[in-house]
Amino acid sequence: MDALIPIVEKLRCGGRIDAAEALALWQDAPLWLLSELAVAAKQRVSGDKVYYNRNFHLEPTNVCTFECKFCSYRRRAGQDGAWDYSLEQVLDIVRQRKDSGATEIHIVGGVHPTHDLYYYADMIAHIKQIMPQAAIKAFTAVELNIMIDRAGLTTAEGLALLQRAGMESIPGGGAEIFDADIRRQICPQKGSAEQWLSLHRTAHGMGIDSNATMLYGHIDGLSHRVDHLMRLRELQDSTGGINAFIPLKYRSANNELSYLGETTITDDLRTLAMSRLVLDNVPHIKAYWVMYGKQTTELALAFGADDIDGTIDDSTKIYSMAGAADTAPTMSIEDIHRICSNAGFRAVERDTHYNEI
Ligand code: V47
Ligand code: SF4
Repeated sequence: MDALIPIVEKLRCGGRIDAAEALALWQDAPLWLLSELAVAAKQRVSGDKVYYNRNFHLEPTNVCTFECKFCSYRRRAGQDGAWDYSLEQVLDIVRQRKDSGATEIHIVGGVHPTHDLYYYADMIAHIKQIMPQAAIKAFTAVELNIMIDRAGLTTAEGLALLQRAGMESIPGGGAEIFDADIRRQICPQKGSAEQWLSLHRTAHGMGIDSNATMLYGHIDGLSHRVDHLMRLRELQDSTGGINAFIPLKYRSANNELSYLGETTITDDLRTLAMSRLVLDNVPHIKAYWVMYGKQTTELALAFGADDIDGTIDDSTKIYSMAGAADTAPTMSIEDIHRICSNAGFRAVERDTHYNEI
């Protein structure tokens, strides 16, 4: 514990810790200390506020040509449990939610064998016609890299096409864990860390902001998590385009890594706090309530999170298929306010870019 004193002092003065210091803190600091440091860091950025938005997810298809070992969601075309909505079916979902008050539509799916960049640009343009007031936050860097590559365009050209159609922001998925060896074992077909980082870097340069994630609690170790956070901090130092970081807890139902089971809630809380402490340049740390469940989300607010995501309105299947408690995830505005105030904070509605509403 004595060895941690200079690190703790540095953090209390708002200083930046390096990888070795982060690892030492992660391994040895008591839970109460991580909570205290992370809440102090959160309060410097967002005071007593905890952000949420009104949103829904669109998952046009779970048909995917990749075989990530942690994924419970993907199916082959025609396989039991596969869905592959037509454009009209996707637009019907949007029409049904047109007057829901949602300010954001989060779109992700599988790496589809045939749907291409032009198909998705057209989809976004049609969605914008139905809900011009909603921001489109669409496609993981992995999906984007594949569709842009297949179209034979540069990243900037492909992103510009989607931006013109109405895409404003990029969600944080596909980052998994940046370490090449772990990545090879859990998601061999996904591009490299450099490809993920490079797409986000290009997007930021074009005024498209983004989120970042880290999938943890499978075969990763703490040093892999520190390395992941350091690479994101470096990107953020140079672009400033990351709005929020979301640590994603590996959920173990119905996938090839099920035998690993799941990590503990204390590991989740330590990971949130360390994310806040290492990512001193990322303004928001999101406790994604769909993944943790509502009770743990309340606890997460005592570990540096200042965002809990949105109302969702039972529109995502990624986590319920992987064993999350809510099989039909939906959160009322009253629930959001209750969770935040129970944790000692004030719920504030935001838009996709964290402007307060
Ligand atoms: O990249 C897939 C993860 C991600 C499992 O940007 C799993 O606001 C845990 O990125 N256990 C997609 N995680 C979801 C995502 C996301 C979610 C919420 C908010 C935002 C945002 C982004 O889901 C994938 C992968 O890392 N994932 N399977 C699983 N079994
Ligand atoms: Fe496909 Fe995404 Fe699942 Fe990987 S995580 S198998 S890319 S749907």
